[in-house]
Amino acid sequence: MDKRILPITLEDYFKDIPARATEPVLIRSLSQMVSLFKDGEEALKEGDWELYRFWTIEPAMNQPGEMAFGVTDLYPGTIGGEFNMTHGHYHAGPGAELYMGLKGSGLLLLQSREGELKIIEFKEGTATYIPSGWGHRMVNTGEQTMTFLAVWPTGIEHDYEVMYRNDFKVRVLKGDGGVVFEDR
Ligand code: S6P
Ligand code: ZN
Repeated sequence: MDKRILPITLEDYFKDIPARATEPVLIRSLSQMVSLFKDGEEALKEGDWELYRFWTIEPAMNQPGEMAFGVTDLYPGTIGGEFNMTHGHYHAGPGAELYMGLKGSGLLLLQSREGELKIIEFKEGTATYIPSGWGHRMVNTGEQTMTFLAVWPTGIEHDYEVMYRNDFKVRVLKGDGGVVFEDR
């Protein structure tokens, strides 16, 4: 092949994500999200554990028209019967986002500020546009680590506090036959 052509697949691009990241890796543990899970306190008595980690790449931080992107590894498992999930957040002010599934399977919860809820099945190859103003949380309902890519405009603020006032309307639990939704 002509040497000027660089055959970079998604897998190749993200193989060495720690080397590409422009920010230190961010690790979230149960102790940091305990109140978001129904039985988080009880589960924490058994010990703390890492729920997920994510890397951010911002080649031109806060420059107009630029992008930030990141890769999240969300581990499998349950916390008091609830599937492992990301903290979830809204973008403060305008700022849409694109999520793409790289590995594993789960559900993406989207909720508007008015309380409209959408649940999207996620797996390798899934791509979803998250409109500005919609909160988002990924839930790993599978048996392997779920890895997904996120792309958003650089310079936006992430609002995490809102989850403690106005969390997603549903919890995603592991039932005998699979996924069960419980109203919050
Ligand atoms: C950023 C994007 C993701 C999340 C990551 C962790 O806008 O949505 O990179 O930051 O999946 O989730 P959370 O809710 O802890 O930020
Ligand atoms: Zn986001």
